Amino acid sequence: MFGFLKEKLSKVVKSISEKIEKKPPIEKKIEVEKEVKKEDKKGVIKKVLEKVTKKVLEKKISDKDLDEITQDLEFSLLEADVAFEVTEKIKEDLKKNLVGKEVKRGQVKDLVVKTFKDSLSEILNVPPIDLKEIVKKKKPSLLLFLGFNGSGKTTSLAKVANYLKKNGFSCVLAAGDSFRSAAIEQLEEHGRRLDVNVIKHTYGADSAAVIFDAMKHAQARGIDVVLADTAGRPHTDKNLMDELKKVCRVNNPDLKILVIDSLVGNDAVPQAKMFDEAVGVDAVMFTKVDVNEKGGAILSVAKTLKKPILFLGIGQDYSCIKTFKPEEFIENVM
Ligand SMILES: Nc1nc2c(ncn2[C@@H]2O[C@H](COP(=O)(O)OP(=O)(O)O)[C@@H](O)[C@H]2O)c(=O)[nH]1
Ligand SMILES: [Mg+2]
Repeated sequence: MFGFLKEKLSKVVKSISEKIEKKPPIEKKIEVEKEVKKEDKKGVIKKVLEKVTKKVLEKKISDKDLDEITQDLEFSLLEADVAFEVTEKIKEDLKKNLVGKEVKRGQVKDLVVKTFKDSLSEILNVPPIDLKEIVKKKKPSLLLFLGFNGSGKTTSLAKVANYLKKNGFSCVLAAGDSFRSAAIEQLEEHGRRLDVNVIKHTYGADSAAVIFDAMKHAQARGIDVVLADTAGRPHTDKNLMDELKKVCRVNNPDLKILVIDSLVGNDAVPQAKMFDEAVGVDAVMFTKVDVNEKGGAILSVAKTLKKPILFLGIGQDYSCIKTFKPEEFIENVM
């Protein structure tokens, strides 16, 4: 997973480390204690410590050096969908950690790798959420799936319903997408396969009302979780965004999950920003990670939204969701 991002990062680390290593080292003298053997009057050999001066070769990195060697970093990472803001942060961290530092020959790469890992870890450092704990708190809980057309909302909703069922929670699905043709049938098919009820109205119905009915149904039957589908919308479509605001106002979801297709690359950030500004995103789910090796969009969205990444979609089957773990992601790409 994320092979492309890994390739780009390792190329950048290698090029920075090599360029620093190539700089002529400064010779520095340091005092060290050395064990020497001495014979005393009786001819007995004794071990004593003496101070000796040792020469070491060090690299001192200047601001100018780093500017020169990070020029291609931006372009390389952009190819892996890493947004400008993320690259800038990585550059700043490199400066903070390397400029003026005296680094021993052969140890530059380790320091560069450590700096990269720390930067990524800081970017991904948002308080995690535990879905099971959230749905345990309120009955019924409402999970709302939102996002761009075709991002994988309906599929992800079905995967999450399957995950919750497997963890002992009862579920009902709300056909909140009454807009796209066949959207209701698609959800009903998932309902049949998962053996979960689907609450629907007709096409063209008010999405907020469908979800409201599903909540009433769940309340009456003691169901734990309502998973509500919504129509896909371009984040730039004002009417559809207003409809989404209404859905939230009427139903007050417990978790608004923004579903992002990882294949959209650099468009992930503007999408995330617009949905967050419109209704406030609580968590993000990235889909189609199985067919996208880039992975940079995850870093870009995490840095922009500072919201937890709940799951990664890694295939078309119900079981193809993976809990996102920042440490695992970093180990994967570094
Ligand atoms: N390979 C892959 N395909 C996915 C994943 N998630 C969704 N899809 C596919 O993406 C397409 C659109 O999904 P859908 O759930 O209908 O998107 P929606 O319009 O946002 O509801 C479908 O063909 C899904 O099978 C994923 O994680 N991996
Ligand atoms: Mg859909």
